[in-house]
Amino acid sequence: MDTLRQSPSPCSSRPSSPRTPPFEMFGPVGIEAVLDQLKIKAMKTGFEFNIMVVGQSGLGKSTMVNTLFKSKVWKSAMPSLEVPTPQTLELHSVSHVIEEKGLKLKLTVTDTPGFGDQINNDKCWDPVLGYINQQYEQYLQEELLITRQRHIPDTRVHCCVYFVPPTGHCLRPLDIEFLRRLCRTVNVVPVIARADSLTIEEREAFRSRIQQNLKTHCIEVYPQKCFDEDINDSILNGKIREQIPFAVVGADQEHLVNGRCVLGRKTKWGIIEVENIAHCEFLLLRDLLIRSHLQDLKDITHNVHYENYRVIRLNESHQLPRGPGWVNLAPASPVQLTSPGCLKVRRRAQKDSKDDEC
Ligand SMILES: Nc1nc2c(ncn2[C@@H]2O[C@H](COP(=O)(O)OP(=O)(O)O)[C@@H](O)[C@H]2O)c(=O)[nH]1
Ligand SMILES: [Mg+2]
Repeated sequence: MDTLRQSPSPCSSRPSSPRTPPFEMFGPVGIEAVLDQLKIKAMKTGFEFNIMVVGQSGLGKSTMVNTLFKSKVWKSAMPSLEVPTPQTLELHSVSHVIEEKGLKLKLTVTDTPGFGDQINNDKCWDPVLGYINQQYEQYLQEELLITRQRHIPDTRVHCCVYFVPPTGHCLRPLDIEFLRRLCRTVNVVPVIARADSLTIEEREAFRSRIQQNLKTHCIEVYPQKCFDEDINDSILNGKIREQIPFAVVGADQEHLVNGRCVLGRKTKWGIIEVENIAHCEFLLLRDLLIRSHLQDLKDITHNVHYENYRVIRLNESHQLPRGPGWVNLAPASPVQLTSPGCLKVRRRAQKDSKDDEC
């Protein structure tokens, strides 16, 4: 006879004795405390978030980096940035740790030199795509180590803010080509740069023409429809999709307006306040990046864009015979980084004629 059957468990759903309370009478097991555990852990480790600004030179990318750092959210944590913005000659990153209510965010913004100034702009996207893939490669190489760090430093670009020139017409062929490549590699949020040069009506007409162009050319900018997880996501992201590209104005100077110190651009007819939603949509951009979608941007980067990169690299390694060096990927070459579709994994001993295929 089954001895286990003879001794009913205290959690049995059968009628119990007066001294053994039924299962329903026990309190909840405390699953919601997991949220507190996650919060405590997040407070300890903090967050890393990396943004990149991309676009033609003179569209206000470097100014926007300063605007982000100087605007109210983390103004108190920032040293003063009074020096005028020099022309950006090479790709470089600025990091700051922002602390709010005990929670730390390490925000890194990567500024890029403007493109499109050359007579031949063929492949002007290579340095940007190369940088983004290089960060994926670095992460992958760390992940593949047998003895891994407990926390792999994350330098992957979680969001790329793409600056569209305020022509008022439509996207230029160069923007379309650039965006097409960028969207396959990273989350992209396009913005209408220097929006103070357009009237309200021009802005709206330009925005809807850009949206139409993106649709025609199958360019999926962030937040991508296919990653909406439920109806709430669809409603919230649907509203954002209608407002993208945000019409932004950048400024790194403060001015006194009605006794308030505001970030803005001083003109002959008044001050354009960057943090005033009646003047421009910088606040919508900042809220999307930090307040509402930071974690989602990180998740999509890890689960979709990095995953794509990883799959391509590891698939190539599966074509090689298993052995001690099976996961030992040779670091990607510069050519491989700009076009990961034809990445080749080479084990030193296995170099063969297939290498020439791409
Ligand atoms: N009118 C206007 N000028 C801007 C804006 N943002 C930046 N600028 C100016 O445009 C010039 C180039 O800016 P910069 O940030 O160096 O552009 P970058 O080459 O894209 O990095 C500077 O004189 C800025 O003061 C803007 O939103 N509106
Ligand atoms: Mg610059």
